[in-house]
Amino acid sequence: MKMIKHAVRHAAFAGAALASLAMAGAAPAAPAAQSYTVTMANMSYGPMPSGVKVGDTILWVNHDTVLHTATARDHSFDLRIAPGKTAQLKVQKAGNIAFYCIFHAAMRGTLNVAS
Ligand SMILES: [Cu+2]
Repeated sequence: MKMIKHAVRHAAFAGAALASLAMAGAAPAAPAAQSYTVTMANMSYGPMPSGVKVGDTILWVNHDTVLHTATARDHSFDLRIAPGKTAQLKVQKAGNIAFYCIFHAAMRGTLNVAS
């Protein structure tokens, strides 16, 4: 139990250190950015990737025959993805970012981004 508590505290400290590096504008010595894919098919978003961090890239892939968007409710991103096309998003912001398609209200998801 003690070990677990220590690990949690350590992780929180590492996060704070990264955040202050980012604010100072220094190049973070973090692991290389990763790329993830989110599909749009049958009028819904596919499973959300886990482990996404600020600086990673999300590739949105529209398998439908209609235009979709990936529009953040906090306006931090707003992508148009044409039928059969893809769009890239460089993740700028940590948090649980709710998004939706402006054309299809039932299409919604939440991207969980760590700092
Ligand atoms: Cu849509």
